[in-house]
Amino acid sequence: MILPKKFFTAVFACMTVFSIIPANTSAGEIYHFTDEEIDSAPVKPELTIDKKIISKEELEANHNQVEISLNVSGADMEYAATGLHICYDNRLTVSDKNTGSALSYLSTMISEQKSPDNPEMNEIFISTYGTSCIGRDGTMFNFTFTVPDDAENGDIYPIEIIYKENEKTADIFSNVSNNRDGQLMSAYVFKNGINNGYIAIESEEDTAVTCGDANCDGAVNIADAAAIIQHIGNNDIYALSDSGIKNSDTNADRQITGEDALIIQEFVAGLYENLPVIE
Ligand SMILES: [Ca+2]
Ligand SMILES: [Ca+2]
Repeated sequence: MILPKKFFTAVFACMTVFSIIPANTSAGEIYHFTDEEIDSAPVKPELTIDKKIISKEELEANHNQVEISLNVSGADMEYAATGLHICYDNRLTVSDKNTGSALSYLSTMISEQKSPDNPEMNEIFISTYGTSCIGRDGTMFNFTFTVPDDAENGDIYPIEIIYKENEKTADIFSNVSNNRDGQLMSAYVFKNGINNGYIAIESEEDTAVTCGDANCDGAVNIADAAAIIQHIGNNDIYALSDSGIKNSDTNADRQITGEDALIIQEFVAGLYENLPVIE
């Protein structure tokens, strides 16, 4: 039988030298199913990699370490055999990796390698197997990545599941016998069920202080003075945003008062060249 051979090759692929070629076709074509057949898959798992947004300060406090999980939903007690390639930005390094609670009753293997088809990405190949479908929903794997010291605000480091196959092996997410339902499950996952993740260093733009721009519209004008007066007069209805409050303190005394609104009026009238006005 061809299918079981392919299945077992995939399961044990991480023990062999893995010379993978990138898939040029969609998983639906690879698994020889139409879109309608894939939509009718009895089990429709979703695989989700965390999206973490972290500030430079948090990064420093955590010694540049960021934990990222691969989670599965919609497949509780429905899967056993999986083989997945996780590709991650090669500026990251993996400092720790372990199995999550969803795989408590399955055997697992993890291996790391350079991505043969994309020099900017490194690869982790993970696989699971078992004698029955005892894979649970929840966390499959936890990874701890180290972000480089020169990480800058706005940097994004992608972490993605990439479907791969060659003449001998194919990535799978399937049941124990890899029968038609299992192959439909695989086809569904790689076509519709992948939610990729990343580590993003919080952008400075989100927290930038543009002194005087109380309403955060990018300009300093008389509307900002009005926004401050309204905020002082009726905080319940006209409350400024957190960024707006930071921007509103035009005399840098850490309070928002009528003085700040007056300074904006004077700034607009040309009395000052810059804000804040510190006396
Ligand atoms: Ca404004
Ligand atoms: Ca003030």
